[in-house]
Amino acid sequence: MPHRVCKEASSYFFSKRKSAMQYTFQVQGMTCAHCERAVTQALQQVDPQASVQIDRAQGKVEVQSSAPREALAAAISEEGYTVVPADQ
Ligand SMILES: [Cu+2]
Repeated sequence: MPHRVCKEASSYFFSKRKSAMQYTFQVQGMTCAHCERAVTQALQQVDPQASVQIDRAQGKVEVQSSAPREALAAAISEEGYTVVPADQ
């Protein structure tokens, strides 16, 4: 058990410069290019190295980041957009 905790802690520590995760968010309220920019900037404030791809027509935001999913989702909703809970 302690070993498991150790491993998780160190992989999180190294994730800053190593393995980014791929997340998909379903976001409501993005209506123009300004919205895309606002969402992108909000995400990059959480993780400056995040790569963000937005499909506005589908309300789909794809993020590659080493930050936790909840932190990224919180940044989007703090920006005033609704993150639809999805099981992706
Ligand atoms: Cu807009």
